[in-house]
Amino acid sequence: MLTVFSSSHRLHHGTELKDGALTPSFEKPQRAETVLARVRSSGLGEVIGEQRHDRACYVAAHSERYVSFLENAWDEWSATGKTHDALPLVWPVRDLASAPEPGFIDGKLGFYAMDAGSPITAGTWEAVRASADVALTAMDKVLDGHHSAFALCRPPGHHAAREYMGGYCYLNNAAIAAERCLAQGSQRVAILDVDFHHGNGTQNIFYDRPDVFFASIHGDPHVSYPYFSGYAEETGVGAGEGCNANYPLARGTTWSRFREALEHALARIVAYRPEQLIISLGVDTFEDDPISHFRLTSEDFLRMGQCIAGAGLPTLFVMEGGYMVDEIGINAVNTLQGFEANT
Ligand code: SP5
Ligand code: ZN
Repeated sequence: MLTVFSSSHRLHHGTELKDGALTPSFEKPQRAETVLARVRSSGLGEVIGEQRHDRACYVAAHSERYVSFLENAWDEWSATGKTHDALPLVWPVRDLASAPEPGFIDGKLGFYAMDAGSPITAGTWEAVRASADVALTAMDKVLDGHHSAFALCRPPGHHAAREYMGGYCYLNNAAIAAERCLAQGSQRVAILDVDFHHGNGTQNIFYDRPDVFFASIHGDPHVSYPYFSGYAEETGVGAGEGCNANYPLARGTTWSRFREALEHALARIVAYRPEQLIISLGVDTFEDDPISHFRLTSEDFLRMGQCIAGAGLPTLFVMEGGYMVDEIGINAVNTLQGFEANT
């Protein structure tokens, strides 16, 4: 399987507000380096760099004003004399949701963010756009006839919605790849999100759309981040009704229960008859993940890849979360090798 990787991810490294304290982010550069090392040592296949894509490819999944915010946020922040990471501290809550975009960076940060876990630093935009370009380059390979490809994205993307960042995510790499398929002539695309956390951003982007089916298997939002979305009752709206499927699972979920949800989601995806399948591949479902609560083993990721291959679809894997850095490479590459073994 072909892998696409960008060394520009190293430009993004920052802090997050966790348990009331500013700490180094769990989403750190070593994650992508560990996955890349495993891709190489396992002999998975060729590794290529990203090709620069037009900004319009990002705006296909996000609003123009949000992409402009991401491009300019660090300059606006540092122009006020600050040198530490930019993080929001005030948000437009329920009754203020229709407030206009503020004219000053402190207000803009809250306006365009869902949490205080997604810092903007001097190198963030360059890393973020390279990550989207990694997904686009890998998607182009699948559209050119490769049966599968691996987009080794960092930062991840699935919490990023049409108009906000969050959960270490800025541009939604999987959503941008799906829009690429549609722009190149596909009628229907499916996205399956197996990261521990609900893919709220991807759901947001396609919620009213019939041309992208979205399924997500994740920790029950009643007790797990992102807390405010991911319930089974969220099935889409308007023309998108029936094109969104959530599988919230209990803390402590092991492979047998995860597998039931996975098979159910894959059956719905096959019935939808998509031309491409995009996997939001988070491996934070691992039993030793420091911020998540499922109990999958490294062998279970091999089984997951085999199940996904059973759909028989051209498939793009997009790297999302996974914070047990020692094992992230093994678990991500196991999924890809399981897929290849069943192809
Ligand atoms: C892409 C991705 O996986 N983003 C995840 C973002 C999660 N951010 C907040 C996590 C808070 C977890 N707190 C649990 C503490 C466990 N001791
Ligand atoms: Zn996650």
